[in-house]
Amino acid sequence: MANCVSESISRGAVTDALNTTNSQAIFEAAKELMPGGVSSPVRAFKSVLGDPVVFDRVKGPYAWDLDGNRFIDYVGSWGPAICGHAHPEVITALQDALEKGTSFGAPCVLENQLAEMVIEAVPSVEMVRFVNSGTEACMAVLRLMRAFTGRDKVIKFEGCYHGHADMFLVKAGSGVATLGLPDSPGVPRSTTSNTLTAPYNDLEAVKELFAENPDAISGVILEPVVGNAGFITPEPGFLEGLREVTQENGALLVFDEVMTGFRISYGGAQERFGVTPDLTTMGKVIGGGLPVGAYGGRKEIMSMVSPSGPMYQAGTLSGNPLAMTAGIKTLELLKQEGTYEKLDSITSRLIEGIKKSAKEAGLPITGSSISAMFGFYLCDGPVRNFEEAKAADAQKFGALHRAMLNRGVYLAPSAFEAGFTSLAHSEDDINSTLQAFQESFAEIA
Ligand code: HOZ
Repeated sequence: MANCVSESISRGAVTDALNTTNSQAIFEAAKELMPGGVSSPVRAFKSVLGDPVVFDRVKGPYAWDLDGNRFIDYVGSWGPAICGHAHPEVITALQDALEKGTSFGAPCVLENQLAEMVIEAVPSVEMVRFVNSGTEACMAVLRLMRAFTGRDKVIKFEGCYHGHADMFLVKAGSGVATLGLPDSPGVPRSTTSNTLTAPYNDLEAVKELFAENPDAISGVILEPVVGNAGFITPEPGFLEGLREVTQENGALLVFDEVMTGFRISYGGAQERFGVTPDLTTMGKVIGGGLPVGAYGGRKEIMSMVSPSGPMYQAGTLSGNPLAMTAGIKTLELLKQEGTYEKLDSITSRLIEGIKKSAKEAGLPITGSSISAMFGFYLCDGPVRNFEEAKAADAQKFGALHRAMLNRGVYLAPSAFEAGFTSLAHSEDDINSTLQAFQESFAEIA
């Protein structure tokens, strides 16, 4: 567990300034009730200093914990909160929808509305299926890749995370990387033998895998911009090269846009980079803070999905009216003039300020942002893949995380998760955050 530092790291110069009495009591109790005290691993703060703060409420760019501490939030519920938490228009729409019931389990017009919006926005999507999470979307898309091509193997990239389905838990990012786990027990070797991996940004490695496995690979799946190994952008030509090599080999190209969808631009990374995959998975933003995932693509491929075709996939709560409502309202807000220019501008000011402060404190740093997504590594860089990301100073990141928390800024509690900004983050919030970074870097240097 090379990256798991919370139990062994020295607190060094970081002095705890927060009163977290209530958070600590609740988290202690939670540990007896749920594995690690949490419902998802990364939020347990295992790779940073100290215990998690327990949230009480969220609004706009802020989160408040049970002790009344307020934090400027750059996690945004891990991505959905791109308009800010609990946006008044989303809340009003949800209140109206609540009156009609919480779950239908039958077709509803809201599904048509959100489907039309997704199809209009995302270049590759001609038809879409709604599910309940990004993990579910990726599980289903993998089955569809195999069903459509009649081939079992898939190529994924080291450090990319596509949810916790068996076949994807190979050299995975997010919590798997955060906890420094090699792979997961309980995943049959026979399942992962069909998962081939390559370093991100390495087109030659992908070509070699195709050459070694003729007519056996159903496709390539990737985060077009990686957000689960920190934040790694595609090098020029990488996405285009993947498009070519998949086409040449009769395989599918799948973009996992669970993080980047409606965040990197309204049409996702595929619109921003001008490369159109065959299939796309989505989640987070399209649920506007409620649980939604989706997969979509060319009609010819999507027609394989049951009941149009033979590939089975189903869900009791899929297309849930509350979730559809929050998604529709969120996309309406994002569609407004100037959204992505504003997100680009505040996020690039944030990352440039972070890098400047680190350098002034004599710390190595590399980092970047696109639209409302950013990340940095405490190393000289460049970081083009997971191996290079792992070279960053995890101990220092742990100390930085606590120092920032002490100053009222909530960063993802892992060096292997991207940061997220929102339309609710004001220039003042960015200024306060940069001030906190300046002080924190000086403290931990
Ligand atoms: N895997 C998600 C982030 N990439 C969620 C993490 C969490 O909620 O713990």
